[in-house]
Amino acid sequence: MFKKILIANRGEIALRIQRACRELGIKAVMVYSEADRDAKYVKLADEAVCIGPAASSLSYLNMPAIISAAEVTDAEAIHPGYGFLSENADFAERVERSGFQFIGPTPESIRIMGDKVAAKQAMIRAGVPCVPGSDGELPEDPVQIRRIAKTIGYPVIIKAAGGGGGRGMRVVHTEAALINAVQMTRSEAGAAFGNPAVYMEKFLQNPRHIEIQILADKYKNAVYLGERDCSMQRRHQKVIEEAPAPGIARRLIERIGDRCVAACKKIGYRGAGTFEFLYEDGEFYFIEMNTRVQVEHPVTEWVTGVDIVRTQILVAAGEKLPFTQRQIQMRGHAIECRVNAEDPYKFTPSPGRITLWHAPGGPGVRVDSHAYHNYFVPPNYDSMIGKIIVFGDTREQALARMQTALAETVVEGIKTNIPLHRDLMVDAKFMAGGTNIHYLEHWLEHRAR
Ligand code: MV4
Repeated sequence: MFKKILIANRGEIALRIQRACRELGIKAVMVYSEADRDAKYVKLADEAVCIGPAASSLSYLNMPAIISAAEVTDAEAIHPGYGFLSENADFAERVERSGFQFIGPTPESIRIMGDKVAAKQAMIRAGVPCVPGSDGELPEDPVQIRRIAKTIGYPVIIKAAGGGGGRGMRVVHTEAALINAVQMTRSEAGAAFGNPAVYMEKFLQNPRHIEIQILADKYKNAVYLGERDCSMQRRHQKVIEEAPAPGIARRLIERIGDRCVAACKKIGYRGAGTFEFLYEDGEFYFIEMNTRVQVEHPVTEWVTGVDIVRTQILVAAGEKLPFTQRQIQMRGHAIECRVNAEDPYKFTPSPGRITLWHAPGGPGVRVDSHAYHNYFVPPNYDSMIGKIIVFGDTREQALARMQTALAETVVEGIKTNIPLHRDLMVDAKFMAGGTNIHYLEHWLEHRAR
């Protein structure tokens, strides 16, 4: 096992990884920017190295500074967390070329999944169901493009191969609008991602966003840890996640889970990963794969009892997966609310000093946050300051516990979206379960205040 790991991230996930290290008896090296100098998790680390000024581009995205920090502290492995360099294949490659273990998949896996056309082709070959579409990059010829769209049937969606997470897409409803939309998406993609390649899919009008968590080791063992429902989102930012997905038959989850596991084995995937699907009318359609630990991993941890971050470290160190698929059982229900430092109505960021922080507690309540009384939320990064996660034997109990947890929570000095969560937890349609990806935005438009 590793003796020392460098954590190349900040905030709640840096603290989460640090806790996993502690539990495994591994020393944790924290890297931090000037804006995070006074954070408690930095002070709590076994060692801490300042890697640059507040701007991410000069610190948490600064590859040479991070690799130098690993060298001077004699760390053996680097955990990238989520965001920042976590899905950067070049970083993973530089980490390994410098003699460190990257806690994540191989650079090749990251590179394939970063190219959404290559990812989709790999999944089609591996037997994972995908949205019907162009099955590859769109050709230049407008006649051929029109023919592909006609075969798929309108509406279609044009997506950038270099995009993902909602960046670089355009919905097309008629043939008249098609060629211009393809051209626009191509030129935007070229400018934004340095890759003008685009592909086409049938546009699904009212899907849910369901994702499958997987874990794999270096010996082609892989398991799926059930699903998460992440449909409650605004502008491609998830707001609430839960596991299991309300109302989806277990046999459907088992079938798609088995496909994901088979795909992992086929491509030699290792580490934690998430297969993102759109789910509509009882069918799953693969859209993207994330090659990192995700923000919402705690809901899966709670319903399966598996520590995902711990297992990431174990498999990166070359251990075999410590469980088989048969040993993974889902029990109960977990819900996560992302707590953001933002205006709960206008969604403008609200950084600043937290003058009062009272976290909830009690049975079935977990708070993953680096925030505390007098913590200063820097304006330089994502506005998420933590997550409240609850567990219940049933979804009803989980909802009741979340309502109580949110009622107990007190944050003063900055605005947070907790009032939004309080309203959503008593919304009849959310409480009924199974809302689609458009529900939250629609709800916000018609929200009484
Ligand atoms: C789609 C889609 C409908 N049909 N693809 C948005 C994020 C990116 N991961 C893929 N996205 C979508 N792809 C087809 N063929 C609708 C979306 C989409 C969406 C997906 C998941 C969660 C929230 C979303 C919000 C708007 C659109």
